Amino acid sequence: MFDVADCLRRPQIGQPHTFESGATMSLSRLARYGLSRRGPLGAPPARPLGAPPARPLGARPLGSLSCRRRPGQWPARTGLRPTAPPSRGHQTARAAPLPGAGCQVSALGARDEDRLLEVVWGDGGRSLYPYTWLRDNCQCPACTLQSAQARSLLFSQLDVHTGLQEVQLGADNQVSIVWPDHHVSRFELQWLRRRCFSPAARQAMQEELFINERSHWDSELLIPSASFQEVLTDDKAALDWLLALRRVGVVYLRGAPSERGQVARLSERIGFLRLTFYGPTWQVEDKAMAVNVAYTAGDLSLHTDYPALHHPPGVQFLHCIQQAEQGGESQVVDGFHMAEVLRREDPQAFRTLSSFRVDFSDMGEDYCDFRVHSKNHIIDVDCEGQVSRINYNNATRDSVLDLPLDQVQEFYRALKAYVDIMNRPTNVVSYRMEPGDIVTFDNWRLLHGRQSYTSSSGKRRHLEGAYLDWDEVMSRLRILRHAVVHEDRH
Ligand code: OGA
Ligand code: NM2
Ligand code: ZN
Ligand code: ZN
Repeated sequence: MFDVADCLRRPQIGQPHTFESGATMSLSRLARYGLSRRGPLGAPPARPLGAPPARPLGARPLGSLSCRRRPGQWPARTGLRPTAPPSRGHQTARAAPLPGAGCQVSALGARDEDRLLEVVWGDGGRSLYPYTWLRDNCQCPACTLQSAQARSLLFSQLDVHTGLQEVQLGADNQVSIVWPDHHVSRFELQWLRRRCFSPAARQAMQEELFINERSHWDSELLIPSASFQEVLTDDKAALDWLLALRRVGVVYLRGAPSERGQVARLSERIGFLRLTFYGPTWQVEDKAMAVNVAYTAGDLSLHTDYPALHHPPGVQFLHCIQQAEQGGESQVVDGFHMAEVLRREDPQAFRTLSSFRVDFSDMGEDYCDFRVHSKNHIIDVDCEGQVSRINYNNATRDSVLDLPLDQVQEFYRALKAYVDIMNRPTNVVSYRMEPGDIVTFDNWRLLHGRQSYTSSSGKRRHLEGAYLDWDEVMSRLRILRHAVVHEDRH
């Protein structure tokens, strides 16, 4: 398991770390303020900081990028074989099945009184499965469209009070059930066990699916970093990148060409990017008649991008093509951690920011003309009370404030408490991007900012950015994890 502490309070950089995939993490660390050899706010030294990859480059099949693979080269076992030459969305070398079987059943019991099937496993564990759920999830070709792994059984065909006629362990080591209408269902043991309804099993399955565990951090963070090229070409490097992006919320990539198009390549490694009114990718430069404060040379205080949308982009890439001669340094903070500090220090302010909905707006013309308006909580909390998203950009917070008169002052008080916490030097991580650097981060969790800069005509600061959504990133992460786990077993 990747250890939170590995990113924190570690004076040395570039130590190997173990990630969830079970392999050694080849990500190195971005030096924080004061540790860099490039200057006070420098990015990491040019020399690779990371431990060498577990396997030398070249030992693992390269070329997971579509442009490197001709149709005939597509791995036979991928299950993703396209009819046309592969393009975006098929960027993992191979997709492997879930971990294989290995479980045994010592007893089966049909409990008609509560309509539960009881399975006693070889290791003594017990699982209970409702008859209705079993019938609903029959895997036979009449009930499941195998090519889509999707249910073809209609809900109207399901008896939600079904009984069970017979259950036995088949010769094929599958649980075989005969239903009152003589329909037969067979379930593989591993498939059943992974779907056990016990709280512990459900929690383990949810963590496997959604990888929700986060490592909170403050100014001590050494931002994980990796090679842009390796992430593009090596599945293990790409998996480590996305696992760290999920867990830590920010990963630095180095060595990209200093020209446009790189954030688009990185998006295609995952699948596709998220189009917004600022275009598929967007150019952060000091522009005349700027349609956004980001397109000036001014300070950008800590913000999340695009709270003016009800579904802000989950992930952001920013690629430095040209840095300013002076200024333009970057800052990031862990918005989730800051929210927990606020909850502890000022519970009333936390309640205010997680329950008052704030209007955000954005209007102008870029990719096309737009007039965007949203209402968002500055701190979104899920039904279990966990902070799930930060929505805050002071530039797009609307002058319309839809609150009763007597709540307005409390709103400002609470927001100030949160902003004060995130501006504490002990919470902010600062760095300076150099051409070829790409910062990738969780835009639902981090707040980011930049210092003002002075534009000189010869050296115009230029970043190119792109957004993605977490669903697409998580999809690629799951495929990569399966591919890498499968490969490690050979
Ligand atoms: C932005 C932004 C950071 C920078 O464009 O939204 O945060 O360094 N830019 O210019
Ligand atoms: N840009 C960088 O919330 C915002 O307006 C963030 C978006 C212009 C695409 C800035
Ligand atoms: Zn069936
Ligand atoms: Zn921004």
